[in-house]
Amino acid sequence: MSNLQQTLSIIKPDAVERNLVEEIKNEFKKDGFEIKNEKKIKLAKSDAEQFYKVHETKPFYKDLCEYLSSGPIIVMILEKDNAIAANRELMGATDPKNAKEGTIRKKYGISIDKNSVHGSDSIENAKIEIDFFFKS
Ligand code: IDP
Ligand code: MG
Repeated sequence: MSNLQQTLSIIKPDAVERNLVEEIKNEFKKDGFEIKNEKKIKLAKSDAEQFYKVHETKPFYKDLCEYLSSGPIIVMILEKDNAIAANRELMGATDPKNAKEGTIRKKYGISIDKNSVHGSDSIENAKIEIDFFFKS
């Protein structure tokens, strides 16, 4: 049975800065994702703090929010069958050094903080994150 889903993807500042946007978008397209909406933006630190609120008690929260708001990012709505899990699989582990061969983070990630991409981790968070960036 098909299970069409949408998930929120972000190409993070480290990848935008290295001109990897088209290459990473091609990774999604090759894997069968349709990019339903996309925009290039630069977040204010307060936006990043809101976006990553689930991590506010973590020791890396401050650096994480500073980083996500440090330069332009690409935010995209990706659609395909089981998009949320499929995108997590294509992204690979949070730390690029633990990511499987062929995953985006393995190919392009620099470190656990500069890991090139974000992807929603659940149906609930996909909806919240899509609304965060695309609800008018
Ligand atoms: P995810 O991006 O794979 O879903 P999360 O645990 O949700 O990983 O963490 C959000 C982001 O916070 C990660 O993508 C990574 O950039 C950063 N992060 C996670 N854990 C650490 C850490 O231990 N040190 C520094 N940064 C971290
Ligand atoms: Mg996460």
